[in-house]
Parts: sequence; structure tokens; C-alpha cells
Amino acid sequence: MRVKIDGVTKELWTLWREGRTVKMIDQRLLPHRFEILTLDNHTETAEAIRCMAVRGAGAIGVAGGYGVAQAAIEAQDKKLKEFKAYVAEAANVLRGTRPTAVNLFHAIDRCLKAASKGTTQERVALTTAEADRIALEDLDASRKMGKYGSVIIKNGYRILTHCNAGALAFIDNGSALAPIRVAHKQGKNIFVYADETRPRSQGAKLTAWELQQEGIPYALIVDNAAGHYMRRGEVDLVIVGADRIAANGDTANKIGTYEKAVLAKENGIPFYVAAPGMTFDLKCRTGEEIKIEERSPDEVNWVWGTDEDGNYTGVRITAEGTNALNPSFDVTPARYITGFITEAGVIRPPFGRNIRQFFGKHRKRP
Ligand code: RUB
Repeated sequence: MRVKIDGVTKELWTLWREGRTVKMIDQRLLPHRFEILTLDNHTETAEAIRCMAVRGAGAIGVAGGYGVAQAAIEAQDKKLKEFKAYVAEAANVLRGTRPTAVNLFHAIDRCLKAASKGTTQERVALTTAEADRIALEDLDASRKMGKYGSVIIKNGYRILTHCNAGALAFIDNGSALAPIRVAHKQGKNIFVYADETRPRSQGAKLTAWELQQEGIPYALIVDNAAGHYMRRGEVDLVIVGADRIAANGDTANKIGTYEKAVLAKENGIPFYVAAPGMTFDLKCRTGEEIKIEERSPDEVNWVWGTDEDGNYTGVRITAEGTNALNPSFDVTPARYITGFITEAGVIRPPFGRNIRQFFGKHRKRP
């Protein structure tokens, strides 16, 4: 992604591996401060996922894979039995960080499988190679989603997106923002509404920042404004990302996605979900089986940003002792979804059959 830091423009990935070290953009500080975190072991990588220094389904999948690779490197001098126990325990720690985005679990499982063959040295090599492969697949999938999704975007379209399913939620490009990036590069005259996405404001802090860096025309809107623009006929298309898609097409994504989908249907606006194969979970038959992360009420009671002197600070916006609930995701039933933009093209209804076919033809089941 293109990032302008102190007047210098750079191309960067959201996270990458350097030997036993994982490096990542610290997303908690954006857009106010740009810092790269250095994570020296799998415990630190797990903590970075938990505290959302890295977030977004694709990106935490890659981070989970890197975490298992770090554990394998950390255990490389151990006897085989201890190596296995160490890596299995590290995988459990990484699994326990965030429950909804399935990319994390698929990446950990793939790396664990790679860590299960050969001598310790071979297992280390296979695990690190698998983690790197997941990152490259993520990058490749985002490019292809950009290509296939851009066809849906016509000149003059006004597109609404929710949360951040951009480069920061992936290795680069993103899922929902990938087609938008491509359409903009193709010279189409487009405009993006970025939902603020309370409580953590990923739309305000991350999506708006990404669009600004790329020079794509946009406006930040509060979450409650989406219906207003849809009813007035000022939204032509909605594209969101996903954290887990069940076999029937029910989709878990950032809290507030469901109501945008219902509003889109009510107003006759196409509603697309952009997500790679890694985000589908065929073990979940319907959205009812998807575990929804509940986060701290503090995220609802406080907002964070910079004051006039540039100090990063939190402000309590509610009375002390306010009871708040904070589900991080919701499930959009498949009937509200027009199609899934994937790395192998667009999947259209009937989803149950066409999702199965997608995995039969194009991908191994993750
Ligand atoms: C992120 C979120 C994003 C999806 C899409 O939630 O809901 O829309 O993860 O991700 P959080 P991707 O910020 O809580 O992790 O673009 O990687 O598929």
C-alpha cells in the first residue's frame, strides 16, 4: 500500500516476516502516528493480534501463520517430542486471541500440518515456508478480488463500505477496497462513503486514511447516516469484507454490517461481500454456528484520538458506571447478499450450491 510518512511516499505491506521476527504497522495508533512494531517471538505476535495492533481477517490469518512459524524457529533445538509440544502450545495461544475471523484458524491449522512432517529442521523449514505461502496467497487473492470486483463498479458509482476491509486488513490491497482501488486506477470516476464503524472506528481511522493516501474521493460518514444516503438514491453499490462465511453464505462481519445489508435490499442497492477462500468456513452450516466476539465495554464508553497538542489520549464519553454491551461482529443472512467477490470470480446465488462448487473447482478446502 502507498504510505506517505513525513513527506516520503513508500510502498509497504501491513505485516511481514524477517527470519524469527515479525514486523507490522501498529494499527492502534493510525492515523495519528505511524510506527512499525517488531515482534520477537510468538507470544508477542499473539498479543499483537489480541490487542488489535494487527486486525482484519486476512491480516490476522497471516499473523497467526507467522506466529506458528516463530514458535517452530524458537523450538528448533529441542528434541522432536518437545518441539511438537511447544508448537502445539503456541498454536493454542494464537488460537485464543480472537474467535470470529476464521482465517486465523485456517492459517494456524495449515502451519501445524506443515510442522508435522520430518525431522525438526525439516519441520521448521516447512512451517516457515507455509506461513510465507499464506502471506503470498493473501496478496494474490487481494489482487484478483480487485480485478474481478472492479467489473461490478461502473463509472460514476458511489460505493459504501463498512469498517476497514482495506490493505490494512490484508497484506496489501484489501478485500472490499481492492476493487475500489482498481476501479480508481482504471480512471473510473468513483466516490466512497466510509462508515465510521464505532466503537473502534476502523472506518474513520483506517479506511478514510487509506483512501486519502491513495487519492480516492471519499467522505467519512457516521454509521447512522448510511440509510439516509441510500434512501435518497445516492449510493449505487455496497462492498464489505468478511470475517467468516458459512457454507450457506451467511456472513459474519463487523458489527453494523447486517443493518447496512437490510437497508441496501430495501433500497434496491447491490450488496457484495469481498473475501478470499480462506474466509469461508464450510464446517459452519449457517451463520448461527459462528462465534461472535464480545469485547470490552470500555471501547463503547471511551473514544481515543489526539488532542490539540498531538498527544494520543482517551476521553470517557459516558457516565462512570455506564453499562455497555460490545458485540464486535454480526451475521448477515445470505438472502441479503448479491454476490461474493473472491479470487476465483464472483459467486452468485444459490450460494449453498455455488460455494460448494467454488471449493470443488478452484480451491482445496482450507
Ligand atoms: C475487521 C472486519 C473487516 C473484515 C474484513 O474487524 O470486520 O471488515 O475483517 O477483513 P476487526 P478482510 O477490525 O475487529 O478485526 O478484508 O481481511 O477480509
